[in-house]
Amino acid sequence: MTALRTPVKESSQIVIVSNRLPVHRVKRSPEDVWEISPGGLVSALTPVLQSKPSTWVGWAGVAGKAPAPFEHEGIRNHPVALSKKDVEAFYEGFSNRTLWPLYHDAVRPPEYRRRWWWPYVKINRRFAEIAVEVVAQKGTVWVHDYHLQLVPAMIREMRPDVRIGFFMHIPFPPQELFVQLPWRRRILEGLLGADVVGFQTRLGAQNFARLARRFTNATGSRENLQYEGRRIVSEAFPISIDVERFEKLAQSPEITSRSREFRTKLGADRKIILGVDRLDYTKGIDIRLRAYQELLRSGKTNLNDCVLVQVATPSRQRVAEYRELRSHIEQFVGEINGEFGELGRTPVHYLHRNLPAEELAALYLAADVMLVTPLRDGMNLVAKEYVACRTDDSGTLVLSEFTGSAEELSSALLVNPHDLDGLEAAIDTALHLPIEEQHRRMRPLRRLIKRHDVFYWADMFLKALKR
Ligand code: ADQ
Repeated sequence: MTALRTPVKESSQIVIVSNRLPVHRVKRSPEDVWEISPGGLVSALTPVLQSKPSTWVGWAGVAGKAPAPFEHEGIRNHPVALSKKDVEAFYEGFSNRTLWPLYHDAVRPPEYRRRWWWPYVKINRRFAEIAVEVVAQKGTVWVHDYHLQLVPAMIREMRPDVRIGFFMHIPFPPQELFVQLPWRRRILEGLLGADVVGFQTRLGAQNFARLARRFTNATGSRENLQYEGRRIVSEAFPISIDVERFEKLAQSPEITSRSREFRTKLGADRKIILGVDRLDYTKGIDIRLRAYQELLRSGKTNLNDCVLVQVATPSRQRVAEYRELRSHIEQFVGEINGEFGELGRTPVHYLHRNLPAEELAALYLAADVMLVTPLRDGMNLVAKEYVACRTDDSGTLVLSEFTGSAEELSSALLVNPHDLDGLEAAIDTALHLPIEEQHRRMRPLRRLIKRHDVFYWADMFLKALKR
């Protein structure tokens, strides 16, 4: 926690550029304070950033004038100003209504509006200008995510001495979809400004290299693209979580007792099925509810055998589509509860709120079955968090093939979320999986995430960037 004004000097050897700063403002008396936002990215980068002069460039999350740069727990933060109009066009418009659906297999139709493009260019330039202002000679800038794809080339143009990395947190789409984008060449050229362009999966890296060769002067292979006399590496760096932190949480007496409390409340004799997602149409929450409803209708299971807990984080509430999704999901939950519920026994418990990591860990620990069923997802960290909390190797992860994490977590029960019968059968199987089979599937998952945690991820990326 830091008071709002702490002056910043000195140039930075490493600069992180992302849409949001790693901290958010919290109302306190006598004055507001900054608090770290939870999440793997912040914890993975904190040790690196604290070890040398560094700056994080990002939006503080509130439209209007930007707060002055300040230091928080050894990391300098340089807020970027976004007006209300910038937020509408750059963030809600081009980022979340054009790029987000297009990059997620166009599961919702992307909207191509010319009036959103120029704000996207303008705001990307604003981030780039701050980055070049604060980065030291021959320093490193690491740019994150789809909001800022033009930033690498903009930085290179102003500061060719700097090493530039870019990491895409969401999928990078195949050619047949990406070609729809009216500004496709500009986006590719923007990314090619980096020395290393990282993706969650090999497929993403391949898609990018193919598109770069098709629409720009880039030549060569994926790990060795040649562009304007430079070498660019396009590679997979699957992101992960702070595994040790989740393991410790799951083993702590407070969390284990909280988890037992959940089990008692939900019915000790019932199997607990859990879903935890940001309330987004890519996450397949409705599909999972449908499969559960059909399973109850089939009579293969009933509300005395199991219960579904769905936690949905409020997300992008200013975009109409997200508000509609929320009503749809809430109506659906009501429908299932109306159809199968009995007094004192509910088939679906739905929580629309943010929960502290401790509560999430207790839920992961309580859940016999974890349902992760996105139609498309860059990685999906919830799947990895569940695995991290299952320290006794019990529990079953039902995981969509269309998540980045399915590439690594291959001994989960993999499902195609478009196949309703298949999903229903997988939930049924998961509910009845013998304990030996649960162990057989969970052990390799746990081995993998323990080796490849978020610190490994940051290390691998920064090593690739040094080369
Ligand atoms: P997201 O789409 O946000 O991330 P995900 O990777 O699952 O998806 O991460 C969600 C995070 O939010 C998890 O750490 C989870 O614990 C947390 N969370 C979910 N519900 C919560 C709740 N109710 N309360 C508190 N915390 C909650 C994007 C991409 C992903 C990619 C990540 C990281 O869309 O594909 O995995 O970035 O690169």
